[in-house]
Amino acid sequence: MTSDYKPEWNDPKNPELCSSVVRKGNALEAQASFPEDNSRFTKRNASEPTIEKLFNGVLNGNRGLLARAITLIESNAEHHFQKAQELLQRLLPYSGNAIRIGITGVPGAGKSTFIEAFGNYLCSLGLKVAVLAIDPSSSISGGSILGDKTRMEQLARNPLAFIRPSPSAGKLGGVHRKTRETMLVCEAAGFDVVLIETVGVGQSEVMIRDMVDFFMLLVLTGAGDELQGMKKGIIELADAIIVHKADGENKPKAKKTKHEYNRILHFLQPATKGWVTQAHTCSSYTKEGISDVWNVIQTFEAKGKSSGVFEERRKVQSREWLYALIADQLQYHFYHHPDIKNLLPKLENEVIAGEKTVASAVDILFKQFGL
Ligand SMILES: Nc1nc2c(ncn2[C@@H]2O[C@H](COP(=O)(O)OP(=O)(O)O)[C@@H](O)[C@H]2O)c(=O)[nH]1
Ligand SMILES: [Mg+2]
Repeated sequence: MTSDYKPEWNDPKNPELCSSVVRKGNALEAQASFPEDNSRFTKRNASEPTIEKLFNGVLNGNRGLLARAITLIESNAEHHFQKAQELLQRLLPYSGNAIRIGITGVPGAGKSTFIEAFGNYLCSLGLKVAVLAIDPSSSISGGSILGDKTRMEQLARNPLAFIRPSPSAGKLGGVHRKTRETMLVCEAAGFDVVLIETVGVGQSEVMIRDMVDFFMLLVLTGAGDELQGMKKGIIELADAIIVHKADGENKPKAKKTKHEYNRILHFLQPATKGWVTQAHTCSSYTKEGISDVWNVIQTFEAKGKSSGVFEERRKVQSREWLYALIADQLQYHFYHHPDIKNLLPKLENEVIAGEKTVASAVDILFKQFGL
């Protein structure tokens, strides 16, 4: 169509670098897509793509439909849940082909900036990169997404990349389920690498460790101080420790920190069987060390695949995922049971007042629940 034009962010000197086009609107076409009956209900249904359409769209790598599929997964509405599960069931055989990478670190460690630099590097190798973010604080406040988007400005515009901010919680598995299912959909859409960013504040990194192949921890210089504020447990989950912001005056300090971490790692149990977790330095500003991180991950993948550890971990993850969702489902049904809702506040008061033991209160509740 002659009226199509390149968006304003296109570089006029290199138009082939930008695959997007802006299509000029067609008033008649747009009108025709609305049904005659313009009640709110009909409109909403009409604008919701069918499972078939979403399935084909995702498999063909159609970004609009991929985004719609993820929105469906993220929805907390009961009928969307059923529809999303049907879609996932169909997409499942096409998933599993990406390398799944989790990235954690305290706020300000530079995770988002690293993902921008690392993601762009991967795209420059011709790889398709999906970025999912889990930020427990943003689920509550709705904040920080904007900050991350500006940090990933270039990556967001890269035609090979796809960025999705944190889903909000909700029933059944909450953020955990949504992130995992979104990852599967992205894989079915043909992404080669899935990067999951999470704030290192406690539970979320354990949750991410359970859904990725490779888990890395971004730290800052001064291992001694950092270690005091950070649980040893998080270091034990990592397949690599990246001493970030190794640039300018900070570079020698970063090298020193790397050695300190390596010394500590020597005494810890490695996160992955047959793999020695090591510390590395890198800067997202100068890009020094970015390609090395990718080399480490590729070595990890090759080693794990030849030894079987890679596949074994994925099997364990699927099994644990099954039990995690069963536990969620049980919890959901228990707390939403009308009798439990009635009984629980009364029993809670009795327990607090010391009139009833906890075990007998639980016993009464479960009898009422039918177990
Ligand atoms: N010197 C330096 N600063 C960085 C680097 N990467 C990120 N920063 C800065 O660190 C701050 C936090 O970065 P951000 O990516 O938002 O961290 P996040 O909270 O871990 O996602 C920002 O002010 C960045 O500009 C780096 O490689 N070198
Ligand atoms: Mg961030």
